[in-house]
Amino acid sequence: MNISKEQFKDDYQKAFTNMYASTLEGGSSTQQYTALGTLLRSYVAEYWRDERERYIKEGQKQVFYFSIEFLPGKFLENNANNMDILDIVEEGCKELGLDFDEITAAEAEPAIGNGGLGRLASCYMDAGASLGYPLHGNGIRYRHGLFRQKIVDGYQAELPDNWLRHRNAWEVRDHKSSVLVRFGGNVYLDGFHPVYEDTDDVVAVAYDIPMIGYHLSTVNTMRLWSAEVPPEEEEEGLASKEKYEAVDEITEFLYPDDSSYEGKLLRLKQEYFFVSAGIQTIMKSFKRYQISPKDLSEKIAIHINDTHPALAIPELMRILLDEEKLTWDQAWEITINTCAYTNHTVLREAMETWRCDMVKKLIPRIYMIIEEIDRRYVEQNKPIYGDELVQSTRPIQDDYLHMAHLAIIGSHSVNGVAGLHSKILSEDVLRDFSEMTPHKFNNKTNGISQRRYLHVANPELRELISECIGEDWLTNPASMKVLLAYQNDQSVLSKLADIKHQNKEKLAQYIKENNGIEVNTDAIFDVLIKRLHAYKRQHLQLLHIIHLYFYLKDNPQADFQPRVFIFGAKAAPSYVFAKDVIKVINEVAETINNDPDCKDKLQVVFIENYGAALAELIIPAAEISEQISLAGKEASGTGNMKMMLNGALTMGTLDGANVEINSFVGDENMFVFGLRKEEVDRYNERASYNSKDLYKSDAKIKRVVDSLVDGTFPRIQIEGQTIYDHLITHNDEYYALKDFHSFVEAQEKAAKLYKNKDEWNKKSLINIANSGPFSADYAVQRYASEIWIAQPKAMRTDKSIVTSH
Ligand code: CR1
Repeated sequence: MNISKEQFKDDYQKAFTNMYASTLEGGSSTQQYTALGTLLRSYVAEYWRDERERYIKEGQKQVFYFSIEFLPGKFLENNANNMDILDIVEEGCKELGLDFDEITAAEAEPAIGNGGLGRLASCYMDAGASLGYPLHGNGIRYRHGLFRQKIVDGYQAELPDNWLRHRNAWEVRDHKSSVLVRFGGNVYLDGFHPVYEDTDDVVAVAYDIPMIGYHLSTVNTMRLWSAEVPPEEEEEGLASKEKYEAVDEITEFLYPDDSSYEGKLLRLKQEYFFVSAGIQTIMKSFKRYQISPKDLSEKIAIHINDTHPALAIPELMRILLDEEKLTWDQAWEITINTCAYTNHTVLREAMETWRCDMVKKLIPRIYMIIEEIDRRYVEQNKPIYGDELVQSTRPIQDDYLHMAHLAIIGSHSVNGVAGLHSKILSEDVLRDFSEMTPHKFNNKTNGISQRRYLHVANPELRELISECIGEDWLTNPASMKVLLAYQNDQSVLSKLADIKHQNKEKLAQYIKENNGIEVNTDAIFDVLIKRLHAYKRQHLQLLHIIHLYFYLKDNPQADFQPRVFIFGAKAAPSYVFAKDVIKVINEVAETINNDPDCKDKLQVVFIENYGAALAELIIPAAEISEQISLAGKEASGTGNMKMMLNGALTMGTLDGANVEINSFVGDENMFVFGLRKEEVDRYNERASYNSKDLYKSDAKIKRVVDSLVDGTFPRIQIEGQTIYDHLITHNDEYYALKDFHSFVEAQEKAAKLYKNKDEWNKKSLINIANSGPFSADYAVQRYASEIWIAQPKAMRTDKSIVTSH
């Protein structure tokens, strides 16, 4: 957008005074941030409104992305960048005597997601808006996001994340879009008409956040729902204290503890709550514009991101049957044509199931519909596919509702998120479904936002790339490939190295301030950042570090390539193994960082409270990107793409999207190690892996594993034992010991290569140049053209909006 710096400064001062009745300079950085965010939102407000109206007027097909998680990261810089005013804002703040870094630091990160799933959803929101697709988010406005992690004595402590304390400058509360969501009570059919008795009603209130596309292509909406007591109940004094508490609870926390029945019930309530609110709203708006429900699938697409929103299927059926009075067959056809489902994990324990009695009690009408879906499914498919296939795929089995089954049966498309993952789905985890309906199954490899992870997070690198190849790559990331022409250009390579070094310095500064550790910025920055999970094998890296420690203790004079191991990870609060790994990492770090033999050679840093915001600091500084899951377990990974984009070399198994990275850069530009998926399968099938035998027969492995329990590292008696038991007593489920030597070898190769700076930098550049295909822009285009059948708007050419300011 076009705005002069002077105008911006003027607007900002006025906006601040309007909000706080005081002067900008005297405000706290939180106030300065809030006023700035509010101002930028006001700049796009009219355009946002116009775009919403235009979508409806032009009858363009709308896509609604239903997700229980979004991880938008901080908004300010990304939005300013997409509005093309980041420079103006930054300079303007400076001229006003403000510290822009402090202002951005004051923005609370909306941690309303957990990991890759939520971050992917947000990358797609960004890409959708940037490309001019009408792609909108539908989720939950959790008042508390994922817990804030504090490390206390090496342990993870979980603190509440009150991200809304200072309100969210980007959101708009739209109470007129509120809808009623019904829970509980009795429902019976009077003919075809459901009669509800004694329901427990909740109002879903919409909070809208603008999703601002690059160069302001369009502004879409991420709608987050908040639960409130119905105003009528409030006014008539009917709501009890318990009712208020129960309603509050629905949108209080992301992933409430679901180990108890009540916890599970609350989770299910959340799922139905945001799904019902979203579907009702979509249907309402179409009624307003007199679009026939029969045309629904031509006008909208509903995307079910993982199984949590799968109740969208029976909810849509409910409205089509009960309110639109369509026949079952009509309604079912429309539902299937409208909905599509993405699976994000092959871990069986992550496949959601709900006890039927719970579903029935909580959402009786929906349960009736699910029973009917199930009954008809069996009736219609048994004669065609036989009993066995039908029994294994039906949604209701043994009194449990299988959400993935419901999602697949009620959708026209089912996709995995990387080539290998999609193959595993159709050949293994969901094989029965893909035998019956092969046409539904497809792959959509994940993508990431190069705008957030390069333009904003690493502006120096963005400049360098543009200096070399011009600006086309900003909107056409595949053309980054042109950079390959510079792989032997010493001046470009040395600039690239300088940029990496500066980013390492920045991270080192953060580590110094937060961990009190001075890291050697000439060392390799070896980064492992992701949720903590046994399959992701943070413990394998831990074993590697212990191995290096022993090497240094045995050979203090050896010529050792210095390395800083950086971890960032949250563990689910009830996941004992994961929490114990964190404790052991911290205690091993403590020993190593204080051992003079390791000084400036081997350092270990656990960065507390890793999340979307910290990722933007860590990723540009990464030199080795650790992607070390057991092959076949990581659906895709997206951190792998982000670090590649920033010039890190991948240390990886052939798992998830690492396989695709490998096919782009080749073995010579990454470090591949470990068992292949087929090998893992073979060991599993034959049950022929015995970790204890391996441990007993391999002195190196034994020494490293024993150190977890023999006092080498103090203060880990219990936690070291947990890992030991996992590896030895419970047969090392994720083959860490089996992959140990191959991993160590690959790491040695990396250390050796790092000594040859030119070669390293060249490989780094090759990685950057090949990262274009992982842009979320392409991923969204593939979803749009192959699943949603949605078109982007015709792009304006003037690329400016006029504001009334
Ligand atoms: C997967 O584990 C993938 C993201 C996004 C995660 C990860 O490999 O990159 O989804 N799955 O597709 C997940 O969070 C609940 O499941």
